[in-house]
Amino acid sequence: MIQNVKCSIRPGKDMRFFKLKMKREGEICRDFITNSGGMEIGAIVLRHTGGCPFLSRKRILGIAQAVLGKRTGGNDRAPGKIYRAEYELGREPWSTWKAGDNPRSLRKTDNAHWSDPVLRRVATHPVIGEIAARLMNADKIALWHDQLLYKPGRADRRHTANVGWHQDYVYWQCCAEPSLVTAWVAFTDVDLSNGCMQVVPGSHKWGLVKVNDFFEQNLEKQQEQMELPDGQAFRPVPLVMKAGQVSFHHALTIHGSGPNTTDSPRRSMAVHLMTGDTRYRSGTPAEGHMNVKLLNGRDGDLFEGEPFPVLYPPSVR
Ligand SMILES: O=C(O)CCC(=O)C(=O)O
Repeated sequence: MIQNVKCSIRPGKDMRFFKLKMKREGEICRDFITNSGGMEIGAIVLRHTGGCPFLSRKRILGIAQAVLGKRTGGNDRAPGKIYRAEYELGREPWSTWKAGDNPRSLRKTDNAHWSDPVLRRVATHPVIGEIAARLMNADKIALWHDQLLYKPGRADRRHTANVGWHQDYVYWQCCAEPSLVTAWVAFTDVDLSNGCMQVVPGSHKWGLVKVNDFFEQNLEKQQEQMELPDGQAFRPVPLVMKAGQVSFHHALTIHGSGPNTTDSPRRSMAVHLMTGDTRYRSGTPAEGHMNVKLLNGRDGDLFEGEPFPVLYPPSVR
């Protein structure tokens, strides 16, 4: 089962509290770490009292509304800054969705930290970095990239806006090892009714499985076609979370999410992170990944430098 780490870090207080808490939670955290440097279970949810470790629930809801917008009167009449193409830091993120596109489809925006100072703070926060470092047994954690997801509400059969079952590493094979983990920050309360993320515990030890597609809408078909290692079963667990809570999943953990059947959009920010020893491997199916272009390097080079801000240790920032 997914472990719930009850985390009583008070919003606004920082690493000192976090460190104290993690000391007490040390036993649980050690459970997540395998000899190969990954997580034992492959995913956890950190349940903080009062919000995420560094922002209150009220603040995170405010950020979500400002950046991704709110839904009023059954329509998306108040789009957020990102969808109004307002980029305070002057750089446009990469988005699969633009104003005028089908409002019912999933909106995915990569590297929103380029455009918005508040999102940059979330995506590069040292608390997230330190948690990742402990989970990955690493002494350095840097940002791989971030990803905003906006899943519109009121799914119907034609527009489900699911996220298909996938392992992130299928898209990140340009990294020599799957030394990556995602911190998924809930910008909305999430459960099965609005299509919360679901993970398959232990699947990060199965290697890359066949049938792996973020954009696939037919989750049942994918599940039927998936080839699992002998003796393993596909038992997804929903990550039910409050806005501001954070879950972590390993780059090989199978995950996906179902339709949003509520009236409100499901909003989130995935902070994809890598350990400091993550190196570029050329010639893989992920050669087209944006980070290969951003690195502009050679086989074996570390993914490091300006495009990949360091979260942990904080002094390197
Ligand atoms: O938010 C979701 O439903 C899926 C997110 C995801 O694929 C990820 O964070 O890696």
